[in-house]
Amino acid sequence: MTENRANSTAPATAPQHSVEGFVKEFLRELHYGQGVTLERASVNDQYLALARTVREYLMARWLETVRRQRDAQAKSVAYLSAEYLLGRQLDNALLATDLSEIVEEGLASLGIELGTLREQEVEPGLGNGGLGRLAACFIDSLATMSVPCIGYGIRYEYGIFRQTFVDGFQVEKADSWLTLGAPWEFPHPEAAVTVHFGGSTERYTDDDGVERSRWVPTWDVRGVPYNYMVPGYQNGRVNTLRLWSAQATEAFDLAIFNSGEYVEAVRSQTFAENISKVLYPEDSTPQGKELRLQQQYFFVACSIRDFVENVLPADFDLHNLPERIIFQLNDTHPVIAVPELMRILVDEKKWDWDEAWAVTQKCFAYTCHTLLPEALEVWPVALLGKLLPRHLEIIYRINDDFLAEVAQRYPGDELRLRRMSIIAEHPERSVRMAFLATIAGSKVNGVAELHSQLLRDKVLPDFSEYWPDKFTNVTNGVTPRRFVRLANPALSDLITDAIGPGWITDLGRLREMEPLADDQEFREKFRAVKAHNKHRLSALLQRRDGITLPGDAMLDVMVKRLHEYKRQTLKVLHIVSLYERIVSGELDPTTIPPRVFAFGAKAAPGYKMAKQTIALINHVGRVVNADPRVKGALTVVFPPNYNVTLAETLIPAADLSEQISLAGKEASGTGNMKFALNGALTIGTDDGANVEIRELVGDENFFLFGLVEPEVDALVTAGYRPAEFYEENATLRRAIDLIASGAFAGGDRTVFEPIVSNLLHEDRFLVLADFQAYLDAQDRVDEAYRDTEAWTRSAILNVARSGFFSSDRAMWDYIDRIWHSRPVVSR
Ligand code: GL4
Repeated sequence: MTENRANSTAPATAPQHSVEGFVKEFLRELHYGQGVTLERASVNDQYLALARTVREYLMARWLETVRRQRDAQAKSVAYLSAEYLLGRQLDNALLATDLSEIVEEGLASLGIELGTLREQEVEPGLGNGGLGRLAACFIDSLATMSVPCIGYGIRYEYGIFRQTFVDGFQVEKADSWLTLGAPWEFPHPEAAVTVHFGGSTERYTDDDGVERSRWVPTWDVRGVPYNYMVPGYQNGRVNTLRLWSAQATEAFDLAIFNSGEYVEAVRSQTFAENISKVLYPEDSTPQGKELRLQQQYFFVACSIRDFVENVLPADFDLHNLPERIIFQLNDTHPVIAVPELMRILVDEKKWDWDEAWAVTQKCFAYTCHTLLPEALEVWPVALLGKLLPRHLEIIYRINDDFLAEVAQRYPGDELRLRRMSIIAEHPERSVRMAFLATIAGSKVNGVAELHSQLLRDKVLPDFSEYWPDKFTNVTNGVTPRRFVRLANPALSDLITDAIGPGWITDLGRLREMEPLADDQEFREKFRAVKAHNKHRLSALLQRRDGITLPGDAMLDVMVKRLHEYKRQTLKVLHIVSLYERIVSGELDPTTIPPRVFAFGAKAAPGYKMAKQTIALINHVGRVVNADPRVKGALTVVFPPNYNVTLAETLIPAADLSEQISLAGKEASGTGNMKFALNGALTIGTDDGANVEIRELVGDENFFLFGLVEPEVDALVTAGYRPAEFYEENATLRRAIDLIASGAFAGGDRTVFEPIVSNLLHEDRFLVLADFQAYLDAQDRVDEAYRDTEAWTRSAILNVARSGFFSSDRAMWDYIDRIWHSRPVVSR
C-alpha cells in the first residue's frame, strides 16, 4: 500500500474476529499463500501463514487510517531515523488487534502451539541500542495516540550482528533476519525513487535571467520503499514505517556481460546495493566512513521526495509545507536532509534562497542523544564535497548567512564566530552536523532534564545563548504495550485486576496502585509475579543457552551496549571484590543474600576495550561459577546476543537494575525506565533519566551513589590520578590485583593487562573514583533485600510512580513543545 493520490476505493474488510474466522483465514494463507497443506507445513510455513493472517486483520485499518489522515489534511510527523530496533512483530500485532486468545485457541484446534510459532520470528534488529529502540517506541505511541506519523529509515539487509562467544570472546555473525521470509513488509518497487551522488556543480542563467547553481551528479541509485504496519493499541489505527532499500538503477551492463566479464558487469549493482546492506554497529561513536554518509543521504533524499511527491496532494503549495510536516531529526544521522530540502526548493523549484530558508527552518527539529564529544558527527569537507558537492555549497551558504547574523549581534567577536561556525578547521576542515541541525531546526531538544541542561551549558552554549527559546527538553519514554503488557503478562494482570486496564494507554494511572504497596496480600501477589518471571527467564536461558540459574537469588541485571562510559568494569570490580573477599575469608558468604549477576551487552566490533571487557566478564564468570567456596552466593551469567526479545524476558525478572554510568555521560538511558516499570529497584548514579526516576520513585526506593556531574568536572579539571585510589583503597587494590594476577585467565597476566593498566593510568570514566561509593551502595542493597516486605513495597512503588516514563507522555511533550501537530480523530 502506498499513500498515493488515487482516490481510495472502499477499504477491504478484515477476516472475522472469531476463532472460526481466524482458522479459516489461517488455512487459506497456508494453502494459497504458502502452498502447503497443514500436514506438510513446516513451523516456518505455519509462522508465515500466521503472520500474514494477522496482517490481514490490520489491513483494512491501515487503508482507513491513511485515508482519514489524508482527508483531514493533518500535519504529519516524519520521524527520520537511521535506526529502528523493532523487536518481534507478531505479539505486538496480536495485542494491537486483540487477537491473542482467538489465535491461541484457533491454532490449538489445529494442533499448533502459538508459543512455537512465536519463537520462529527473527527480530528485525535494525538498530544498535537505545536510540533505535526509542524510535520504535515513539512510532508505537504515535499510532496508539492516532497522531499521523511516518517513520522513515533504512531497510538494512543485515541488522545488528548476532553475538556469539568463543572462549569468552565476542565473535560477530551476520544477522540474516530476512532469510526465512519477511511477512511483515510490503515492498513497493513501483514507487521507487532515484537518488543522485557525486559529480560537480555548475553556474547557469535560468530562463528568467537569474544566475543559479545546479548539481551535475555522476551516479545514482534507486530507493525502493518497504512499508511496515505500525498498529496502534486496540484503536483501529495503523501508521506506516517506510524503510528504503537500495538498488542499482540498471541491473548490469549487458555489453560487459556479453563480453564474458560477469563480475565486472554486476559491479555497479553490488556497489548500489551495498548502501542498504548492513547497519553500522557503532553506538555513541560514529564512523566517519563514506558508506555511512551514503546511507544517510540515501534515506533522507528518498524520504523527502516520497513525502513531497506521494504523500502531499499533487497541487500542494510547498510554501505551506510547515503546516503539513515536521521532519524530526533523530540525532545528527539524517541532518543532510536540511541542505537536501534547500536544494529541492532553490534548485528544482527555483525559489529565492531566503524564501526557501524560511520554510526549511520551520520543517525541521533536532533531537540530540549524546554528550560524548566523540559522538558528535562531523564530515570532512573533502568527503562531503566529493559525494554531495551541491549540498556542501548550500551548507557554506547557510553558514555564511548565519555567521553574518552572529557578527551583527556580536561585532568584533571573532572567536565566537569560529566557535559557532558549521565548518570546523581542525584537525581537518569538516562540517559539524550538530551545528547545522541546531541552526536549521525550529527546536533542539535533549532527552532527559540533566542532558538537556548539559546540552545547553556544555555542548552548545553559544547557541543556547543565541537562541534561548530554541532549546527544550523531552525526557525519553518507553512503550508500556511492549515493555509491560507484552513482556510482563503476570504483572499486567495483577495491575489490571487492581486498577482496571486504563493504564495501558494512560500510564500515569499506575499511581492508583500506590496504596497497595501497604497491602500485604498484594505484596505477596507481587512477589509471586516476580518469582514466576524468574522461572520464565530460567527456562528461557536453559533452552536458549544451556544456562542454569540458581533457584532463589536476587537477580542483579546490567544490560546495555558495552561502553566504557557505562562502566560495566565497575560492576565487574564489584563481583571480583566480593569473590576475593569470600575466598580470602574476609566475607562469610552466608551473610549476604545470594545473587545472580546477569549481563547482556554487545560491543562494537572495532572497539577493543569493550571487547576485552566482555571477555573479562565471561572469564570472571567462569571462575566464580566453578568455585565451590562461593557456590550459591555468587553466580555470573552472560547470555550472548542481548536483543529486544531477550530483554522482554530478562527485565521483568530483575530485582536490581544497574544504571551506573559516570554522571554526565549517559544522555538518558531507557533501560532504566523499563526496569523500574517492571518492579526492579535501581542502583544508579546521578545521570541521565536516573535523576528523574529517583525524584519520582523517592530517595528511599533508589540506591544512589557516586560523584555528581560538577564533581566529575572538578576532579577531571584538577587532574584525576586513578592510581591514588588504587593505593589508598585496599579492597579495590585486592580486586584489581586479582585480575592483574591472571587468576581469571588461567594464570596468564597479559590477557587483561590492557584493562588493568587503563584503569590505573587513564580511567577516563572514573571507575576507581566511584568504586567505594558503589560498594557501599551495594551493601545498602543487601541490607534492604533482607527485608522482603520492605523491598517488595519499594518495588511496587517503583512501578506505581514510573508512569511518567511512558513514550505516550514523551510524544505529548513533543507535540506540545515542538511539533504542534494533533491526533486525527474525525471520520
Ligand atoms: C543514546 C544515548 O546513549 C542514551 O542515553 C539514550 O537513552 C538514547 C535515546 O535517547 O540515545 N544515544 C546514542 S548515540 N545511543 C543511545 O542509545
